[in-house]
Amino acid sequence: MSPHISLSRYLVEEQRQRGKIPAQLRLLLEVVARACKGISHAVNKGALGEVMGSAGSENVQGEVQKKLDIIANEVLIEANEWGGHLAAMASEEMDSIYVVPNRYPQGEYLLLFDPLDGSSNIDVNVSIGTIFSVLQKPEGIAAVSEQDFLQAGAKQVAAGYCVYGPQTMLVLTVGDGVVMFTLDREQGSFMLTQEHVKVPEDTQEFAINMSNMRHWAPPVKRFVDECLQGKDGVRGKNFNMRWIASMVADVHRILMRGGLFMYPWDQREPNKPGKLRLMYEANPMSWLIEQAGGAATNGQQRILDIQPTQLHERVSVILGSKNEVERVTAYHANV
Ligand code: AHM
Ligand code: MG
Repeated sequence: MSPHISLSRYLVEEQRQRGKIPAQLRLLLEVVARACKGISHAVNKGALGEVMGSAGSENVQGEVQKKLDIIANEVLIEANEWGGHLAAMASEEMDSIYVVPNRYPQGEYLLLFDPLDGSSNIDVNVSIGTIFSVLQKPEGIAAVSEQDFLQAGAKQVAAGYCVYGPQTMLVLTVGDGVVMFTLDREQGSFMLTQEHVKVPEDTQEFAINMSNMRHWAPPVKRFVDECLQGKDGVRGKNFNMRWIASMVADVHRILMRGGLFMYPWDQREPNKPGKLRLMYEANPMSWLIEQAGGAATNGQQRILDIQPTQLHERVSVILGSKNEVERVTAYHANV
């Protein structure tokens, strides 16, 4: 692999050679990447940029918004509204969809994002990230509505995330595998640093917030209990555990070396299917994981097959190394 392939060149070559990326989608991905550079810059400045702390407001799901949540949201909206590639956007941090204003041309795509996932980690300088998902605007639509966003994850045409960690990395799929780019700050460009990303089918590492154990459903408890028994238990091997509380960072680790990530339904809020959001978090991450050979379910079905009924809908998430995802899913079937 040449060390000199920028994101722009990669996208142009994908468009030219494989016809995978139409020109509008290429522009969209370049713009999202540019916005992520801006967010990375704000995140890096930290207290020096006066961007830390709470904004004193709540989002539609009743979660306290950090200043950086709002800044990241604005950066993504401003970068994307004028290029002519989008019809509308939806964000975890906005109550309703943002239709591209009339003064700009309307494009063929819909963009969804969690502008800054894992934002409880901002103030403690732990990795956070931006997650995005791209859908096609349904054909023959005059005025875009929320309904047009309610498409199953299998219909995504691009998805990815940018992780703001020790390195800022953009991870992307357009349905042709998973590629990773690292931000070269001197050049101001994302450079291709990994292709053919593959999640191993087996793993000895799992990620779940163990403090919720007493609230879990029996299949999840059974799976984790068996992991904790290690070599002496039914699994016959020891497991390691990681929980960063930033889905982007946890999923990035799984893409790099395998593992199982779970944020399952639990009894704290029994009427909600889970904590994470289907459209902004679960769908893009599930597609990336599947494109890298892993699997993603909600315990009952493939996440990408779920037909959304609401923009801010939540979902139980089990994703990562295929054989472990299949095991947890099978435990759900046995209840
Ligand atoms: P956020 O979008 O409000 O940041 O919430 C999502 C995050 C995920 O990144 C992470 O996996 C999870 O919440 C952590 O939750 P908890 O603090 O309950 O462990
Ligand atoms: Mg989030």
